[in-house]
Amino acid sequence: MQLATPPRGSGYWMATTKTDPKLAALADEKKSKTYEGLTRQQLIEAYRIMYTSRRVDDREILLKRQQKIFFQISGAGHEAIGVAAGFCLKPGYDWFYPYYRDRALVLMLGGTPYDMLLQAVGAADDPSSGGRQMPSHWAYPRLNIVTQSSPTGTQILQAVGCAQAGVYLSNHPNAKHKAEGDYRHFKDVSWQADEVTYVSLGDGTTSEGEFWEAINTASNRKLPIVFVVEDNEYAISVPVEVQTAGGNISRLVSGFPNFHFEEVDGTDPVVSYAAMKRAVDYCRSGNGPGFVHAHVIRPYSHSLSDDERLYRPDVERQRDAARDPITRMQMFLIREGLLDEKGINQLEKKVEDEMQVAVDRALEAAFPTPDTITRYIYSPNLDPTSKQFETEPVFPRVSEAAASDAKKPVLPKTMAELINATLRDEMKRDERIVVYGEDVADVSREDYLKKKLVKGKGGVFKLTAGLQMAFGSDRVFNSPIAEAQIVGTATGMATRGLKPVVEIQFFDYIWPAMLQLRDELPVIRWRSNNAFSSPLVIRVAIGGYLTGGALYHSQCGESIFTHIPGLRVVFPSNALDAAGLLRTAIRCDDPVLFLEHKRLYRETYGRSHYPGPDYMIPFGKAKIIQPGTDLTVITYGAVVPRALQAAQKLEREQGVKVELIDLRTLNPFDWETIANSVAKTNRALVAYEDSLSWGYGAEIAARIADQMFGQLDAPVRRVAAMDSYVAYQPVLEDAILPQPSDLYRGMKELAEY
Ligand SMILES: Cc1ncc(C[n+]2csc(CCOP(=O)(O)OP(=O)(O)O)c2C)c(N)n1
Ligand SMILES: [Mg+2]
Repeated sequence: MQLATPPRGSGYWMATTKTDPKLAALADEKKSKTYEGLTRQQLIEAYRIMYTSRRVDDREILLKRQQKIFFQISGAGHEAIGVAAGFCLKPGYDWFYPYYRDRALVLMLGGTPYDMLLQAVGAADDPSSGGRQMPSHWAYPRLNIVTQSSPTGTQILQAVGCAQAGVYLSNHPNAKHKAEGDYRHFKDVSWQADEVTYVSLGDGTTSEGEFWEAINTASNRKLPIVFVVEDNEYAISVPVEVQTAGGNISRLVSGFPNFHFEEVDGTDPVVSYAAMKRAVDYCRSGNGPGFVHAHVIRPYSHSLSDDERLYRPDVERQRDAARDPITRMQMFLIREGLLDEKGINQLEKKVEDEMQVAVDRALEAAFPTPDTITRYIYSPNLDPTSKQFETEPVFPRVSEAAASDAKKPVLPKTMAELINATLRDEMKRDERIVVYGEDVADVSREDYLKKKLVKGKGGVFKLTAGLQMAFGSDRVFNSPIAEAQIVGTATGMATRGLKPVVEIQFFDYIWPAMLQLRDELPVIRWRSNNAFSSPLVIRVAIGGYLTGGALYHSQCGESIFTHIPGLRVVFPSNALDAAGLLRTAIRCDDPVLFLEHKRLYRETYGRSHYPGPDYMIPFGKAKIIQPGTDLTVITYGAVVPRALQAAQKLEREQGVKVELIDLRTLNPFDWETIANSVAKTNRALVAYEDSLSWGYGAEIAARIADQMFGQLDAPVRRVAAMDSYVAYQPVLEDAILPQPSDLYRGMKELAEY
């Protein structure tokens, strides 16, 4: 068996046996004895790690009371299952999504008390986050321990994506190929054919929907991932029977196919090891996922902010204390003659001494300085606003014969067609790209395709049509209807270096993914101090003007996402921009929300010939749709053609020359173009499809008012939707959404002000 860390416990054994002849005889007898395969050195090492883990908790609690650290959450009671997992898994080889009670596991894998204390004091050199994330939120790139957040359960879907990436890379070794000048330049991919992904969570966290989405996908895809539920019977003050129907998660999950299940006393390292080993071996052999339900205890309240005596009587707490893994392990070592009391004392003293050194050093560590705060919100390596992403379109040469053949004119393409063509060319170029979402495949039942029984769907708007046929079912596939699953697994894949380009079918249904979109995807780089990142693309069909789209097929809401640091937000208004910006989104090193207006997919406005396989538009560069001198209109998306119509009418009827700016990307946005224009026209109107109050235009209007006050001849105005939902009845829809007539009126009034 391969050990995660070399055993270092044998010294204590030697020290004690030398002085006690009886123990020495017993030692000889026991020399070759193993416990479920664990040798005495490993068991002594297990105790050393368990004891160290507990003592780090104790020291942190002391430091918190002295106000030298600011938060404490313990791994107390969870140590045995942690060391058991550590014996079965390999750091830097397998992948880890542990949760905050996994201190013992992290020590087994190679984390140190000093590292942990650096995080507790919020030191600049904290290897997990550089002082950005709370203690016990582990991240170690060299050990494949992926950065952790605090929402319960968001790690689970990412772990599934990580496992999926390992399988994908094994089947696509050419994806390792790197390319100068795109995100791959900064992202090594590595995988092992028999790697396993570890993910852990508490009993309460199994109540989160994302847990079930994760189990479902792991089961369906037979992924090599082991789920470890550390069941201490409480989620803060809420007991397990309130969280889990029937009070036992093992019973509930037992129907999922392809799993290997274990339920075990997680306070006993030997039986925990045996259970973990069976589960990990099962995963490693490619049979499917493992599920280990470990019954543990929580002796130190939920965190230092909680006092469990308020909701747990002494009798219950004493019952738990009788199972404390540290005392049980001590007694086990003594009972089995593996270590005597003196040996235990020596081991513990050594741990204490080392800890004191670690505490002293950590308390002297330098803090991060405020000038570093905005570092790593975005990729420090690849700037999507740079010239590198500015290329000329290369349109197909139309042969003279074709051009002169009136029956077969070469027509410009729709936005839908150009997005499809761009995806196709990018997938051809880069084997790291995978495309998935609801209905995006041509046909999930491949047989129907092969036998040519059906044509295939390729997306409800047909944006991904033909991609599965061209690139295969492991690169283009349908997801379950589970938006958090789509974004969460994609985040895990991107962490491994793949480039998922996933689809959310309707913006109106993006909300189940919101925790992943707000607390995970855009945050990963910053919170890990650039140790991890997840650059990927989420394509979303957005917007109204559909005549009958109603409340749940018409939503905008882009400002909710532009409010998130770390997330790029793109919103093209025409086919050519969509092609150029989508390619930049795919090749850049940041996560991108790519908003595609449904009404523009097949609009006559803004069609274009395909600009070639390398056409890119940098982010943060607006386009002046129409130059003008009297008034600046700043807009984007489906309001662009409507504003253009209004502006042309205004010029025709009133001679007012409107400068119309299409922002194209909302984060970053092109302040320079706005400011230059407003400096010239001295009047600004911001127009957007979303409801007026708190919308995206509010920020633009505020900036203009703030920074250009002296140059304005009129107040900054906004034209937007009513502060209402979009109704089904077209008469109402027209009244709710901003129409060319509303834009016309807004422009005219501002010009006359
Ligand atoms: C999504 C979310 N909701 C609420 C919380 C607050 N919270 C932190 S830990 C916790 C309880 C978790 O219980 P369990 O999963 O059993 O893990 P344990 O702490 O018992 O090991 C809660 C409610 C959170 N972090 N994330
Ligand atoms: Mg719990």
